[in-house]
Amino acid sequence: MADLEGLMQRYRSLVPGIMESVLAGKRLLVVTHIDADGLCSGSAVFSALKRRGANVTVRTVPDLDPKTITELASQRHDFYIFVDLASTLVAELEAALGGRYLVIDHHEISEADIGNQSVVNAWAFGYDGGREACSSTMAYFFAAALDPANSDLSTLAVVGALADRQESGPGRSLTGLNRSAMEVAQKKGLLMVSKDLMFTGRETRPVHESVALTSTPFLKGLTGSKDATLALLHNSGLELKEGGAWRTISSLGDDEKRKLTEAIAEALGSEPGATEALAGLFGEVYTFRFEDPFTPLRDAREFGTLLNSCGRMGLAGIGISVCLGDRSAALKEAMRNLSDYRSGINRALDAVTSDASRVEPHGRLVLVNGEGVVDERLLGPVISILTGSPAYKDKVVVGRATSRGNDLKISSRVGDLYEGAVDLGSVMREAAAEVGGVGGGHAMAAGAKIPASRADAFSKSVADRVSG
Ligand SMILES: [Mn+2]
Repeated sequence: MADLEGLMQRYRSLVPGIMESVLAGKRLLVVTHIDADGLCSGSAVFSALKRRGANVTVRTVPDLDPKTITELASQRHDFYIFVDLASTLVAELEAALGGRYLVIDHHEISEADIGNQSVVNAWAFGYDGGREACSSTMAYFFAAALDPANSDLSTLAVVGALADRQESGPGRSLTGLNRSAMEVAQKKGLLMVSKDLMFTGRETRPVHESVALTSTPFLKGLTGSKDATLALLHNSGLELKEGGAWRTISSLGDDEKRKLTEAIAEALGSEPGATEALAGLFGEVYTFRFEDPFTPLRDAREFGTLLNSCGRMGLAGIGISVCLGDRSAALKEAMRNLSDYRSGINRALDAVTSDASRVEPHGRLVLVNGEGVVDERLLGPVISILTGSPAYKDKVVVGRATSRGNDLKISSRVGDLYEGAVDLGSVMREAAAEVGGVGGGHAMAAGAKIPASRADAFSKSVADRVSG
């Protein structure tokens, strides 16, 4: 049973101890993950503490492992707050830090650790941490317990939840605890929630670019191809410019939007999955009222993409600055990075989809070989986009890319229409361990790192586990 009141009570019970440290001038460290949910949640916790006058710093890590914990412990901060991380490493934290830490997270946690007084996990309060409560939302409610005036930080919860793909309600809407945070942002007048066409860049990009940028759903022949999209829309008779300037999707009237979807429907024709792709174009759209309409921050999903691209390309600090309100230098840098990131993904997608030898179907499993052509930092998004495409929506997709030191990076996703049960987190953990690597993650999305020399054994093990 979802228990928001229980969660708030829990947070409120922690406030006196935290405020005591703050007032004593203790040095606090917030440690968070580099993905968008991590950046939003780390920023929310950092802001909330800073606003109460804390001596606090925030640090991002690509992964938390025992070695990183030892290193963090050696820096001798007085108190550590881990967000979007650490639920599987509670014993290690206890050993390294004694009681001087707090974990705020939504990843699955063992029965043994769920009652630990230093851990606040979504699952302990009746929320499905994979669908209804991201770390940013958990962090927002922590901030709200620290001071109700932190309600503005609810916007970060919305960004983190969408970026973590927790859009589990009808029309890709937010549910559960995420929705509670969303409603705060809405009531504060910061967020508009509407039902509309969900193209990427709907407020910021020319119509044809917006369609070409959209990869969820994957529009075969249009996603990634501005030219093909422009040709299609010219033929549809849609007015693409107004007074010499390109129009955006949000500026189209209802009739024009209908015309646009009809043109796309025609282009997709009888492609398998076309109907689902079209249905996936309508849904709940989240718009921040006070963000510049010509930046990716205006649309909450794009805000998340911007942050994810920062994290992946080694610019987590820039992402945090944007979360904390920088709308000048950091935003500019983040936007430049996003555009490089997008073209890198398109090139990588092209490289794997135009070479049949790189895509190996094994029944309901598809192995994608990105060695030498997919930057390891872009493997995750490339595999996500492929898994969302009509051809692989009912498959498990496992991709690999060259990594440093003779390793391979592995990234895997379960398609939305996959029939049957698979827990990729354990598949990756077990198959990687068998070949001397490490792996893990969520049921629907997981990853691993393995020695390159064991690629075949690993693939075979994954195939046995997925089909077995
Ligand atoms: Mn997360």
